[in-house]
Amino acid sequence: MTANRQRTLVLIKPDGVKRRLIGEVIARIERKGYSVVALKMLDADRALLARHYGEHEGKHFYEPLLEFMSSGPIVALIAEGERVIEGFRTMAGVTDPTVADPGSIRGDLARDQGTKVVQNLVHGSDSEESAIREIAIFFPELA
Ligand code: DAT
Ligand code: MG
Repeated sequence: MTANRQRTLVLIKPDGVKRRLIGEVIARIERKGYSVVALKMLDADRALLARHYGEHEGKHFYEPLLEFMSSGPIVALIAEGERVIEGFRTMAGVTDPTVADPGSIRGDLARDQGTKVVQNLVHGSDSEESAIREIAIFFPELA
């Protein structure tokens, strides 16, 4: 293991699964050179999502976010590589898909759908601390 080798939690959200973009997202992660080291499809319940999105509790988009994230199956995976946390966030693009850079997952494949919560295809952990916390939520069997 090198000093900067990291793991990050990636979620392919219900919009990504419904639009058959699982392969596209995973292909981008692999083409970039990161390794997928764990992978599952699941129906996330409210309790799981409340833990995952605890930092957003009370915000105007919190309830729509939990509703959206539980509206269909999602894919959870762990990607591994040097600086993968920052690397995947860059690949995902900024939160608002309208202004996410072309070339990014959100910039290329998502747009504003006029919904209360932004539907932007993917989640990626935003720090080492978040990655550890989120991986434990979605992959408790690896702890
Ligand atoms: P990110 O997913 O880029 O880390 P975040 O953690 O701030 O963004 O928010 C979690 C999700 O909530 C985000 O992917 C989409 C939705 N969201 C964030 N800010 C929003 C807003 N101002 N209006 C509607 N939905 C929002
Ligand atoms: Mg976030």
